[in-house]
Amino acid sequence: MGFIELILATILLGFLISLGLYLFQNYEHKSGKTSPYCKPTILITGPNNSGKTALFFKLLEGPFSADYNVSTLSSIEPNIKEIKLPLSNEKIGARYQLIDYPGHKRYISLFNKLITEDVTIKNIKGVIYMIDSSTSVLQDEAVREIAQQLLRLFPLTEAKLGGTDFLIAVNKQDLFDSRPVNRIRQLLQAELTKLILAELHESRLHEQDEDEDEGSTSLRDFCTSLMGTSKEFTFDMLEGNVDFIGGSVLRNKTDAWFNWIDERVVN
Ligand SMILES: Nc1nc2c(ncn2[C@@H]2O[C@H](COP(=O)(O)OP(=O)(O)O)[C@@H](O)[C@H]2O)c(=O)[nH]1
Ligand SMILES: [Mg+2]
Repeated sequence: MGFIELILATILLGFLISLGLYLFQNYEHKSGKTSPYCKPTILITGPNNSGKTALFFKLLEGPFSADYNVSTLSSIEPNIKEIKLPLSNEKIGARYQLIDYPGHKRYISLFNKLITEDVTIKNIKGVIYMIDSSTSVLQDEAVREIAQQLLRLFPLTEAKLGGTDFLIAVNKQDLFDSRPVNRIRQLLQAELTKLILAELHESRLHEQDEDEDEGSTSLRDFCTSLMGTSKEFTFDMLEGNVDFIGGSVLRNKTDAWFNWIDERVVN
């Protein structure tokens, strides 16, 4: 085969492969196959190292065994497992999906796709947002990041009738320097107020701009309709309930969280 023929053959092959992929993807799309993750879900998320994976395994395996080894748990990979709920009544045994997903910005687009397209928001029966309450960790910067993460989540989770219930699981209350639950709620409300007012201020500045990207437009719409004429954000403004409850995975202070999960299942 001559050089020219070889090039032509390569181009043709490339074209055929692209066409094949295109047809295959379209076929998948049109056949409307639902994702295997599309089922009733309890989602655990929040900053790295807050105790999400520890809670995930505690929920699946019962109380910590003495040889429980946290250092073997990956903090980067999401964990997804089936769980029978409510926890307090094995006989009912409704099948739920428990997801432990790192809240890091780096995974935001994968995370958004998982919860909006695969699981779907209507299937999310509750979000457990886990926080490390120790003062050494929960500095201004950490509070800001948590508020930013919550503000990315709320427009998605509030998009269904009645919103989505959140448990802010204030973990590591066993530590000597842990902040009180109510103080953390105040800090987050203040930080969210700042972020939302800044967003609304931006939107006034850019009112004349025509081509805004969709993401920020929907955040703006969300903030606008959430705040109305109010100058201060409170968690009560959301359709879903937001409960702040302290505890400690390590010290087995998890009963109130487990009750919260069971209430989401019964309702
Ligand atoms: N002191 C204390 N440490 C905890 C508690 N819960 C989890 N940890 C520790 O926090 C670290 C991070 O936990 P991990 O579950 O991996 O956090 P993740 O990154 O949110 O999944 C581990 O060393 C855990 O042992 C708690 O209630 N108190
Ligand atoms: Mg983890």
